[in-house]
Amino acid sequence: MENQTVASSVQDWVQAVISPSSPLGLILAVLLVLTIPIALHRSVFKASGLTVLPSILLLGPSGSGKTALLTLFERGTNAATHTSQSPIAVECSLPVGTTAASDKYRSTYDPTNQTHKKFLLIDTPGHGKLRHHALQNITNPKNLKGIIFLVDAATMSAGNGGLRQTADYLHDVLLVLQKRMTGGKAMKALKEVSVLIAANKMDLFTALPAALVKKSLESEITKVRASRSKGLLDSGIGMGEDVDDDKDDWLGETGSSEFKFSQMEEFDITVEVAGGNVTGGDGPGVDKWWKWVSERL
Ligand SMILES: Nc1nc2c(ncn2[C@@H]2O[C@H](COP(=O)(O)OP(=O)(O)O)[C@@H](O)[C@H]2O)c(=O)[nH]1
Ligand SMILES: [Mg+2]
Repeated sequence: MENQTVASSVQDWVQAVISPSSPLGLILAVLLVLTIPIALHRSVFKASGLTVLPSILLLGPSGSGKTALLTLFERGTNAATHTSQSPIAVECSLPVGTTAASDKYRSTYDPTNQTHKKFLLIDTPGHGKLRHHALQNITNPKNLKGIIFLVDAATMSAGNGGLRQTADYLHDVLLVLQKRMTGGKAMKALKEVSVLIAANKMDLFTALPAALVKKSLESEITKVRASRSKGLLDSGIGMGEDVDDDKDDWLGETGSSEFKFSQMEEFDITVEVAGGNVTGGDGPGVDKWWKWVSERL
């Protein structure tokens, strides 16, 4: 008796759903038609790993403002920075009004343009002992689109050590990138590399203008390069039959007396310098850097 009522009520229900005049059946059908493709699309994309975001790597000496920039790009606001012990990555979106280079030819009405282009920004520790982490990240590119090398333009004036430290680090970064041409397969995956030297803290009156930051870094890298090769000679490494190996550790054009960033173009590395400031009210802000990022995505 009990069973029969249950069975008949189920039958009633099914009939109500299936009958063409029922709104419930219609709603159910519409829901299924709408959700199945979305669910399929999601699972397929997850499985194929197509969702790996383009990434931008942040490098630069300690105190140059990497963590501050990361926070700004992520949230659009300034927040207290935390000391970066290990690389951390955050997901960012291009701000309103910027178009990623890869979306340049899309129609204005293309829905892709309505969602902002996303990318991954990877912070690294600038502290000397932890730098190998940062350099490892360059040689392990997962959809790497560019490198932002942040420098503190206010400590660039000669004499206070900031310039030498920065030039040392930048020299090593560029040398790792240059060596990818002669290196293993993993490195070759990185074909062209774009490096943005972001001259930060332009809000401070002691900051050098971007053009001067570029010049100072070029002449300081010239010195770093010379002293590195002299070090090799002194230790006897570059002597005798291993002269060719020594040449691999020379940054830029072989035999050039002065280092210029343009010498990196031969190795498919473009270097640009642009000024800006993460904090501080007056200053150019980070517009130029956003533009640079949008051109790589
Ligand atoms: N005046 C000024 N200070 C900045 C700017 N950007 C960062 N700073 C400060 O520089 C210090 C170091 O920043 P942080 O992001 O921790 O550097 P990191 O070591 O490269 O991660 C912090 O006190 C920041 O507030 C800027 O554009 N102007
Ligand atoms: Mg930091």
